Amino acid sequence: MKSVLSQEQIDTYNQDGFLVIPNFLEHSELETWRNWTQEAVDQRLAASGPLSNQADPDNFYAQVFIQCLKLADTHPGMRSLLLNPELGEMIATLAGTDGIRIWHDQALFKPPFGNPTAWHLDVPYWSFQARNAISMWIALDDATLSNGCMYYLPGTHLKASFDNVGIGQNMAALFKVYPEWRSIEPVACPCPAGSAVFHNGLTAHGAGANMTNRPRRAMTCAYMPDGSTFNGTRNVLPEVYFNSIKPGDVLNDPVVNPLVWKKGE
Ligand SMILES: O=C(O)CCC(=O)C(=O)O
Ligand SMILES: [Fe+2]
Repeated sequence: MKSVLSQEQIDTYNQDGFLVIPNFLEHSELETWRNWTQEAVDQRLAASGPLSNQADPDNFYAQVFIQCLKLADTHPGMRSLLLNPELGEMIATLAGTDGIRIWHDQALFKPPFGNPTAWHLDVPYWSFQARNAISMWIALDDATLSNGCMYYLPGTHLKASFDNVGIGQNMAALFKVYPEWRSIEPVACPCPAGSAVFHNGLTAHGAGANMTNRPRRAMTCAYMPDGSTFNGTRNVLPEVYFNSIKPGDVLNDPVVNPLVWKKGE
């Protein structure tokens, strides 16, 4: 794993709001990420609980990607990959924070001939407001211009607010809130399997349709800066925990939002 960052990479991340690290994983690491993610997704879909979006497969959103949330909670292998402190230190360094917790992980498998992912921001969906939340997106298959690689609007993390635009079918819904972003040239991020793309949770991003007859699989994880506080939105918080906290409380439950890395610990 290429977990040592150069100053140039950190500067790029801060300026653009995203960073591509080609071939982030070594070949054997990629095999493990791919196999365990596929296994965890298969188990989740077989269990058909609430943490996947495949209840109605004909729904538009179900055809954007197969989405399986919080695989670290049900698959010990995924947990060990996502809670790796070496990865945590790297991610905290990119985010510019002294500690980092898991917000949620999610497998996002764009199916063959899958729908595009509309332009959106991540943080406005979540239960905390932070300008330095960070997501990791790992390509388990080659991500190409044909099968739905990621696209970003560079620099938008510096201007974004926490206003939410629900991710709907329309690619351009985000531009109703941010019409001035229409003039920003989108950057495509095609990358070979095993590459990682990191983005600030306020950077505008989306992905193209999958025009191929093969899936475009990605494993992602959103990380929350340690010390972030509850904003009243439930999002993926378990109901009992949600009912036990009030806005302003620090989100530091070790089971719900485990600490991945903290400076000096
Ligand atoms: O994989 C995709 O199509 C979208 C990914 C995304 O929105 C994210 O990782 O935040
Ligand atoms: Fe996103």
